[in-house]
Amino acid sequence: MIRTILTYPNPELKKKSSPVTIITDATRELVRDMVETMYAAPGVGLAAPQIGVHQRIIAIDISDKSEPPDLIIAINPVIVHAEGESYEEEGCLSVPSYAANVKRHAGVIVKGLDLDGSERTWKADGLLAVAFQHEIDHLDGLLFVDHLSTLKRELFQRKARKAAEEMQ
Ligand code: GNR
Ligand code: NI
Repeated sequence: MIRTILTYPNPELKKKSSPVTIITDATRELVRDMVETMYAAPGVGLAAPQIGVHQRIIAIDISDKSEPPDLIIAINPVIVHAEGESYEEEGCLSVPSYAANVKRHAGVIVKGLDLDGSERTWKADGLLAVAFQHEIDHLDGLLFVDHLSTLKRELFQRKARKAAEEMQ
């Protein structure tokens, strides 16, 4: 089932998500919905809190349409090593109609569980490294706009407020 993606400034997006303690049928159903919602959007990643579920689960697929899908499901993901610096343009399904450059680590090693509960390690650079950091931020209640300079963030907030007013 495709779920509704919450958007800024919904306060649910600012809450910290809790670790998954046991993987059940409900977890697998949630992940199915996350993946369907991510592909339908379309997006290269989705975190559970974006659909209002405050559990530490992320889905990522950075493959493009011409390639076979390359889906990563990470439960309770943790960045155990980070190196280098990158500065790439980001967008977010929860922040429509806005993009900005964000400073991130260029490479990360992420540990977590897959849907079978097996421990997994992912080594990522490029867009995949950005996606891991972006999705794990969602689990901690952070959006990419929280990484902008005060000036850029205030310009974003003003634009968002104006767009919301014009919706009325
Ligand atoms: O679809 C998405 N594209 C994207 C592009 C650059 C950096 C991060 C992303 S993640 C985003 C999907 C999303 O909002 N996931 O939380
Ligand atoms: Ni996002």
